[in-house]
Amino acid sequence: MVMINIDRLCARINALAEIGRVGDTHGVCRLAFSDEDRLARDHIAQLMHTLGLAVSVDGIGNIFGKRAGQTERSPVMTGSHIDSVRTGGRYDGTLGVAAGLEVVERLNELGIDTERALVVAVFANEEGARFQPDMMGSLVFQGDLDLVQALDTIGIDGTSIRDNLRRIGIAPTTRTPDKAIHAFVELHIEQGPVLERTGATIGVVEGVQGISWTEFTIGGSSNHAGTTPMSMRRDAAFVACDIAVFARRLCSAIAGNQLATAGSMSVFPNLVNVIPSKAVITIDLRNTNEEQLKLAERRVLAYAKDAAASDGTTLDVRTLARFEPVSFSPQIMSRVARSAATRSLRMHRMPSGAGHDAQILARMCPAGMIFVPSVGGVSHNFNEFTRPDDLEAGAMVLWDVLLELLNERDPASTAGI
Ligand code: HGY
Ligand code: MN
Ligand code: MN
Repeated sequence: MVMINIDRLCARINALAEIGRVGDTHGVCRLAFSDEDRLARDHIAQLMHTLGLAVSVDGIGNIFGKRAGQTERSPVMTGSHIDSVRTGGRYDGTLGVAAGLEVVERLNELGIDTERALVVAVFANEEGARFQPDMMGSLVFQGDLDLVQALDTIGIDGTSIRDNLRRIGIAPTTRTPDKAIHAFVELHIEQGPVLERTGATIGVVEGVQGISWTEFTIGGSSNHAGTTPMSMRRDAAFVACDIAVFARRLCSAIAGNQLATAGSMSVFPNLVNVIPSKAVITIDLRNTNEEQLKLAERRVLAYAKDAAASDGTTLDVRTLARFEPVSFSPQIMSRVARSAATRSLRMHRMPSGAGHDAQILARMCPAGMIFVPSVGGVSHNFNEFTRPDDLEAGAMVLWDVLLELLNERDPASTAGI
C-alpha cells in the first residue's frame, strides 16, 4: 500500500503555523484577509507552483491548484481553508490543504497519471470570525452567495472585504477555476471529543449539523451607576447577558443535542461606573435537527424581545449566518469506511459539529469528509493538537478515496446523494 510522507506533511503544517504564530504558543491568528492570511496564501501558492500545479484565484480570493488528468473529465477536488479564528490551532483547515498537496507530491514522485485532474482548493474566509457568514469562499464558488454582496461585507472591525483584498493585493487570475466538480473530499480534524472517546482513528462523517448565528444589538441609556435607582435603569448589558443565559439554559429543554454559545459581546461605554447604553451580543445555535434548531431560534428571539421591552431598551436583530443540516454522499462515506477497514484503522460514523466547506460543496457535487482525532477534543484554541500517526492515517485514507475518484469514469457511481 502506498504511504504518504508523514514527516513532510508535518513539516508543511508546522511551517504554515509559523505564519501568524501567536507568541510562543502553538497557535495562530490568521483572520481572513489579514496580512497574516496574505502571507499564508503566498506560501501555499508558491508550494502549488513548485509542485507543478496550475494556480488560479477567483474574485473572493479562493485559491485552486490543478494537477492535470489524462482526460477532460470533470476534476476531483480536495482542500480546506487556511484562515483561522483569533485563537486558532495549527491543524484546523491547514491539515486538509497540506494533505491535499501531499497527495499531489506523492502522485508526482510515483509518476502516477490519473484519468481526472485533481484540484487542491484553499477556500477564503471559512471561519467567518471577522466577516460573516462563515464558509464564505466556498459559498461564492458554489454560487449561493453573490460575489459583489460578499465583497461589500463589512467585518467586525468596520472594513469591507473589497478594501481588504485590495489592501493585501489579492486579485483574481485570468485563469478561472473549474466549476464542474466530480466530487469533493475534505480531510479535517474533528475539533471535538468523540473520536478520542470512542478510540477511533478515522471519522466517517455523515454530514454537518445546522448552524444559526444571530447578532442582537440592545439600546439603553447610560447613567450613573451610583445615583440611578434600579427602577429607572435601561441597562443594555443586563439585557444582553439575560439573552445569553436564556440561550444557554434553553439547550436542556430542546431535543437533538442543542448547542448555544454567546461568543462575542461588546458593551458601550464599557466603564465600571456607567450603566451601559449599548450592548451587542452574538448567539450561535446549532442542532442536527432543523425543526429543533428553528424552535430554539424562535424561543431565543421571543425571549430577547421580552427582555428588551421589560427593561425599556430597544432591540435590533441581524442574522449573520444560517445553514441547514447537510448529509454527505453515502458513496463517499462508504469509500472512506472501506479504506479505513483495509488499513485496519478503527472508524466511527458521526455528524460534524463544526461547519466546513464540504457542506457547501455538497450543494454542487457528491461531497464527504474524513475526520481524525483532536487530543482532548480541543480546537479554536492554541493547544489544538492531533498526533502524527493520526494525521498520517487520515492522509492515507484521503489518498485512497481520491485515487478511486480520480480514475472513475462513470459519474453515476459517486452521485446518489
Ligand atoms: O464555526 C464553525 O463551525 C467553523 O469553524 N467555521
Ligand atoms: Mn475548519
Ligand atoms: Mn475553525
